[in-house]
Amino acid sequence: MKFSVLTLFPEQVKNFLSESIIGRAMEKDILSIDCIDIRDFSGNRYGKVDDTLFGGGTGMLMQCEPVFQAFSSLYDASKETKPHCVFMSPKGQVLSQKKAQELAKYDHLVILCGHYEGIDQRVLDEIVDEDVSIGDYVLTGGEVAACVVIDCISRMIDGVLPNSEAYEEESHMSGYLEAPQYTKPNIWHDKKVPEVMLSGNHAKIKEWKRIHGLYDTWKRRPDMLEKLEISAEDWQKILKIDKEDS
Ligand code: 6GU
Repeated sequence: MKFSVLTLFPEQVKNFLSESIIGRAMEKDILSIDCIDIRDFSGNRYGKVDDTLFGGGTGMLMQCEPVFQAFSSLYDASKETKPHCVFMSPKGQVLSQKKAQELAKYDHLVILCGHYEGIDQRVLDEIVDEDVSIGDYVLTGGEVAACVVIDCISRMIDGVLPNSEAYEEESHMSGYLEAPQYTKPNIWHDKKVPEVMLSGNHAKIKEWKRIHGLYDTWKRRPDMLEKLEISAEDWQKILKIDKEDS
């Protein structure tokens, strides 16, 4: 999968994504992430890409033409269809696992990052397919949000993680949160690893993880549980854990 990030701060995005799992996937050519500096398309000697707002208001707005030229440099309009373009914006649909799965289906995804007060609406209307936010708070720019989106999509691409189970068992993939996990030693600060984990009984372990995942979801994110249909039998098991914990 190919990502193209249009930004005024390409180094910020590049530095974050060149490390660890995403960095390794790029080295293996499973992913390519190009960061394009919008300033290179300013059309003037000073690299100026912003101006004051019409109608008043503080700050500066990114202008249409540099953003349009940067986007147009990514494909040959006479031969190729326009790549899917996401604009990082606090006004967008909030990122979810489901949204990331949808975006993972594109071979080429363009991510546009705004800065200053934002970008002139006219170029957004022309090139952007959808706005995506990463939560109900405001950041200084879209770059950190773009890194979040790319990270979340990338780990679902075949070959990025060692195996697909690695992500399918995680929190949010199934609609509920992941159960607690344990490693050696068996006893630490007088705390024992749950007996079932040491039993070697895979069916029992799987069931323990499922019910404890549901229990944690009920305690921490009841809003997520409302979307699942929990059987009476499962509720009994969840409530039993609650009794044991209290
Ligand atoms: Cl995508 N951009 C900015 N500037 N702030 C945000 C955001 C994006 N998502 C949440 N807050």
